[in-house]
Amino acid sequence: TDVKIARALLSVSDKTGLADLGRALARHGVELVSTGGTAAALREAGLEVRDISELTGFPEMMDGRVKTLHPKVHGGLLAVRDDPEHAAAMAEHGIGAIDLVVVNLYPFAQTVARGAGRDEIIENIDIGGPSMVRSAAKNHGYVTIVTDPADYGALIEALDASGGMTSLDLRKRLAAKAFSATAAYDAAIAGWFAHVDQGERFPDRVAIAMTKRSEMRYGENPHQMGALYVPAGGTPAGTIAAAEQVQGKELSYNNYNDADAALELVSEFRDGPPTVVIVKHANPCGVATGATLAEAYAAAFACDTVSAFGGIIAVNRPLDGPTAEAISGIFTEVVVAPGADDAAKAVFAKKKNLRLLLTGTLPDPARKAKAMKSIAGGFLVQSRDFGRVTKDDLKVVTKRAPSERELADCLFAWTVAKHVKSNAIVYAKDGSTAGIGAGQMNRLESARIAAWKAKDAADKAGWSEPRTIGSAVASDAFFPFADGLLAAAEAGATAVIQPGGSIRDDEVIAAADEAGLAMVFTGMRHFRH
Ligand code: 93A
Repeated sequence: TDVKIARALLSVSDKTGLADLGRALARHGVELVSTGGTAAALREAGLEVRDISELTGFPEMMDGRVKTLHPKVHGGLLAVRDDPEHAAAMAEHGIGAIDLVVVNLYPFAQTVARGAGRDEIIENIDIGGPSMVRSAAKNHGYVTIVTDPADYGALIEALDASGGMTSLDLRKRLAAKAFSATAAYDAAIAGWFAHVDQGERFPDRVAIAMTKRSEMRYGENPHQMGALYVPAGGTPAGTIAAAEQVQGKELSYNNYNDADAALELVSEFRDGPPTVVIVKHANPCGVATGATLAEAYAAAFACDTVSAFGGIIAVNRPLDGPTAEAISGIFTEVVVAPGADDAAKAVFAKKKNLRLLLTGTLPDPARKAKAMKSIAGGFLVQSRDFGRVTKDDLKVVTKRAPSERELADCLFAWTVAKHVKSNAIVYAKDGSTAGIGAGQMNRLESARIAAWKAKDAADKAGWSEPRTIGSAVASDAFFPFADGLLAAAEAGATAVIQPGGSIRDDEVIAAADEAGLAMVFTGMRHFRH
């Protein structure tokens, strides 16, 4: 099953390691055949090469679209060497066997990633390359297929060890890799078409090309495996997947999940005042704005000093020394920021385990993307929740309209609630959260928990009253009954923001009026499960 390599066809876009490989093949007396650019590179390295056009009897034509698509190439790759009929066909048509194919494809994903225009992207769809890869891989019983410069070393070693032969074992391994290379390549093309030509719609079939970015020690729990995959074509700037880790231990699966939640929330305040988000278990436990980041951090921390321990923090501006100093006051798992000055870096350098992630910029909170969630046996796909409301979208439904200050707190609480697991109730006052109730199975309980937490924070800090007094309260979905709203009023909220749309809206509005609350409807819901 060992096969002696007599003739090799090389056609590579990425010329890395090509000259060394060419020299090794020449050493073993292998005849080299190549397409234009590859042949030129090999000649430049002082090697003797035959042009593919000489082998096919056709020039490379149509801007290179037709170079290797020829029976003399594919016959030489696909022929079953010990089949008499195949051998006869080879003899009759003057087809010579090709024993080794070295191909890497036009850089499609890279062309997309650097923002090239449609024509250039289309031109970078490789047709002849994958055809050769597939022909050679199918016929791995005789033919060796190399699709990755990282495998040149192993090939050269195998040739050196056996006097120019490859084993069936190696050819099988390389064939498997070759088919995953062409599958991933086509998936990237299919993904681009789906994205560019189908827009927000859902294509009938989806092929996704993903590249493994990192493997974690474990998944959500130690008995689970975990890894991060990113789209082969690259990931949007500013996102967690694109972030640079400056220091600290390796990120865990949960760290990634929490850091993503924190960054997505803080990016809502991309154009706002200094803002700090503290996340625990994918829910914010404190969010605040301030005149400075340090001030915002103090306010976010004060919302829930207990949960903030071991938290994941995201900020909407480059970190400065004083903020880093304040953050270092308690154990923090991860800090995400668009940047950090030298003073901040120096402070964190003393905290060896703290992971510092720099994103360069903040992601666009309104960016359109698809979000995916796995269920047993499939995936649920939806467009990302990029819905946002402004003052103009709000409808006042109570007798009393909110004051300017109440309105600002309503919008702040609403933005935070969008990022809290349902049922979400968020109390906010003066641009910072006062109490957050997350993930309960009914809205009333979330309202009670949020109020209870605000009271607990006041007790711990020695404030005369909880910050829910005079606060605005946001509910991620409508109040189905008046009870949740009344719990909020009891906690001291004076303004309410919620989607509206319950069949009992009238009842809820009447209760709000009776309690002297100002209430606005957004007309938009933010379930998050
Ligand atoms: O345009 S193609 O799809 N048509 C072909 O017949 C063909 N044959 C090889 N592209 C083709 N290739 C690709 O050319 C290879 O996959 C490789 O990426 C590239 C090498 O071209 P050159 O040797 O001219 O640099």
